Amino acid sequence: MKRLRLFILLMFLPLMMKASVNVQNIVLLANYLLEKEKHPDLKMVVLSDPHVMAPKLLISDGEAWTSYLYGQRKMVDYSASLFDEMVSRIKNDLRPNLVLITGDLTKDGEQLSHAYVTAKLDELRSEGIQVLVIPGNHDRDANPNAVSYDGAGTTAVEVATNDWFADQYANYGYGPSSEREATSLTYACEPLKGLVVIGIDSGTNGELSSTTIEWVCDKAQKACGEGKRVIAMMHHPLIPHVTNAEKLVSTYVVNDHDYIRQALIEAGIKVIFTGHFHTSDIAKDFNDGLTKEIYDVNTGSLISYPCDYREVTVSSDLTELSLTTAHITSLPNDDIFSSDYAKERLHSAIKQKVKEMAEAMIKKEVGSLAIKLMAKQIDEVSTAAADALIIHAEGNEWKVDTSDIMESFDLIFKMVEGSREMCESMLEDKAPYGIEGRENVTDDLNLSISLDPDTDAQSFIPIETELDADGNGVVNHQDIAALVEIIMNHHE
Ligand SMILES: [Ca+2]
Ligand SMILES: [Ca+2]
Ligand SMILES: [Fe+2]
Repeated sequence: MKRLRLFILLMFLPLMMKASVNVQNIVLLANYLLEKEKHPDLKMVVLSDPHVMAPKLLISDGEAWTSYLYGQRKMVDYSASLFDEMVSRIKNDLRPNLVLITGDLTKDGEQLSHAYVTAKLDELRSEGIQVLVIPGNHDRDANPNAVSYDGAGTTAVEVATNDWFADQYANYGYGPSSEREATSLTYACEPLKGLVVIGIDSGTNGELSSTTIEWVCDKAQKACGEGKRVIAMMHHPLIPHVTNAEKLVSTYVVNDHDYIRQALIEAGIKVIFTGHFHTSDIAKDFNDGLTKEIYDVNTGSLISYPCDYREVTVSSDLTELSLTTAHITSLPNDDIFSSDYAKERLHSAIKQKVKEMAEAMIKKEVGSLAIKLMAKQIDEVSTAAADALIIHAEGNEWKVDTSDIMESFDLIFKMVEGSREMCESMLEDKAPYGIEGRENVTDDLNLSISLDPDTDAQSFIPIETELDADGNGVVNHQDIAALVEIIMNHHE
């Protein structure tokens, strides 16, 4: 019926235009429109870190639950409602072909929370919407926070293991239509004809083994060689989005990121969707020769202000990927939740955390008496930190005048080496990697890139080796990996 209308419209178009129109052009236009109808653009939704906690795990409200929520950036108390709302939007309004979720699906890997997530994803699947997930650092293995809350007490609950996760998400990346890498939950599949998705498992500490990297590169290069488009996803960011982040924020970025970035770019990957840091940012970086680039689209947590997600379009001929960013600002049947409410929750959580950190540092360096004397400065610093994180979470930070904030941080800058550069880089939305021509300033909310396959993609870039005193080859990237120490177990 639609086609008939289109055909009639095109027949009368020259008359309507009252002009002499070349018939050949009309035929071309008709073909184009009919072709477009046959092959519409592909729509995707990308979200991250929904950290769903099954409502059943809150047996009764009380001290245990209140103290868990205190100082949390994540609104875990809203996790099920926000996820429900996201799924409802996907099902009823967005209607994409494919949904990608870049890890930290659950609060702390509880099997009950995973069951809640997959029950919701089943609703999408029954509507013909495909979903692919990867695990994050919170989604499996022992975790002291994997508990149920009952008044003042907590009880440990069953958590997912790798095998359990793969079974649970068999319809969402881990089924027979995917190729699996043997040593991790990494996989490759072709959910839409000609578009290959590689889900990379960066483990609980943001680590990739050389076996996994080699496997990923091999799959990417093969797909490029067949003229297919490749996109990747991984929980931990690939690129340090701000200067010194990899030094000051433990497990912020995947280990050995310089080497992995180089390998993925050379294998033909141009875009990778990531999560973990809970604030959205898009950054790009280059291969060592600065001849090819990769975009790391880092998406914030669905359960932290501004509760954002990405709407992605891939052109019908698969040559272009473009994305915009949207937010959840209200929930049906909830009068309290709003964008301002979420903002206030994030602000007060950050302020509290920084205040505690500053007090602990001052106590250690100067003594506890100084905490009272410096109360005003501590308040100023912690407010400024919360303001800064809000600006960072909203993205495109350079649009806001942050000179007052920078001034308030002076105390911290003096105490923590490298923090000034990190803060400047964050608030100017600029990551100067230290090499001319490699600086990055990328819009955080909108992106448009060419997806044309790399015709000279490498299956696994040769590892640069140098000879040690005994004449044995020394693998550089492993040396680098050894240097990247995880200072403390970061559980964001
Ligand atoms: Ca940014
Ligand atoms: Ca950016
Ligand atoms: Fe997370």
